[in-house]
Amino acid sequence: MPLMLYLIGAPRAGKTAVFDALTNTPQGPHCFVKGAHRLGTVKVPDVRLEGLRDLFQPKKFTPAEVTFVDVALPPPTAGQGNSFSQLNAFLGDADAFAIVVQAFGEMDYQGQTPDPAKQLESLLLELIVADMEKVEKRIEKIDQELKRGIKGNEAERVVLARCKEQLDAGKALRDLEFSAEDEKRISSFRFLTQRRALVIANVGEGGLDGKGLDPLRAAAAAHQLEVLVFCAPLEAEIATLDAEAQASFLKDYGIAEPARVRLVQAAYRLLELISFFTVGPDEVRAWTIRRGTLAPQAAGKVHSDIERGFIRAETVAWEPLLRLKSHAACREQALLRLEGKQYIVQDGDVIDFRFNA
Ligand SMILES: Nc1nc2c(ncn2[C@@H]2O[C@H](COP(=O)(O)OP(=O)(O)OP(=O)(O)O)[C@@H](O)[C@H]2O)c(=O)[nH]1
Ligand SMILES: [Mg+2]
Repeated sequence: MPLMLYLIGAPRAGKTAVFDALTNTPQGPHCFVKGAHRLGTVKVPDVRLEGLRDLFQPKKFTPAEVTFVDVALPPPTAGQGNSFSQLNAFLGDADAFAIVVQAFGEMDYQGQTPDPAKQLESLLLELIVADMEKVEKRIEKIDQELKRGIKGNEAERVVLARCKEQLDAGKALRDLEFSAEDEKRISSFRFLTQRRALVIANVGEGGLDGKGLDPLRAAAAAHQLEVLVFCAPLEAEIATLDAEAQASFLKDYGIAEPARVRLVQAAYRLLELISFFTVGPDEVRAWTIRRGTLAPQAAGKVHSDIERGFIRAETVAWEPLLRLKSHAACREQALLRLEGKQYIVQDGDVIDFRFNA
């Protein structure tokens, strides 16, 4: 299963426009439809990997990917927001949320000028209320059972009471620390506010300098959320250009790099993902793992046989390899390491696995 980042936000905030900009390529849009959702897989730009490609000149080049999802939520009843059961049904599979707020200064669906900070606050509140519903229902059930003498769920009730307190204070559950046991006790609820999130300020072309976004930044900071400034139509246009045309377009606009590069990288970071690389004349490739993954499990990403027969991981960091230009040169300088089963793979490791077939 690819890791999925769901684009959510108020109606007409520009979720679909952001999705289109992210999934556009010079060859056309790259996405497919699944139920009510549109899924688009986006390559994660990575200069380290591009450097390795240029060094090894492989036949095949395979960057890491993240999947964005454009959710088609049914329209909310006027002013009521989405019903919470609907939110759970539509957002349940999300690994993280990219919250799109309308900052391009046009009138919203109710004919009002958009207020990005308010949009963010009300969306975060919807997620909090959705979790609160579940927490309260479950606490009520446990209490009823206790009255009838059914015991065994007291520890769960204690965690849920902590959750309730947090949600009552208008805060997300992701900001609470849970012990591993407590984490297990609540994992089946799949609380929405436990997912990580970032904020996309969808600005107009005049808003690229990010001026006027201070209230939004303050609101986001209060919830420990990162804000990325994004101009959907501009990014969509950039994404359809080939490399050369793109460079001159960016220069005309005085932009250092497309915002989608930063957005995709931020999404990858948000999911606590890191990459290790495999290199050779056939393929230079990034593999996605969670931070803290041991070498044999990382090997299992490449092939289950390699995990099973794992002997060691010949490892060198990407930087010395690029600088010294060959494994042999790295070995001479003692920069090539032989790592065993307990090795925790680091971001940017270039690994050659040795294994018993
Ligand atoms: N001027 C301007 N218009 C935009 C921008 N982004 C989106 N729009 C327009 O705003 C309207 C809504 O954008 P969508 O991307 O459909 O918004 P959405 O959040 O997907 O909307 P729903 O799926 O209907 O909730 C469309 O008419 C877009 O063309 C932008 O950055 N600038
Ligand atoms: Mg849409």
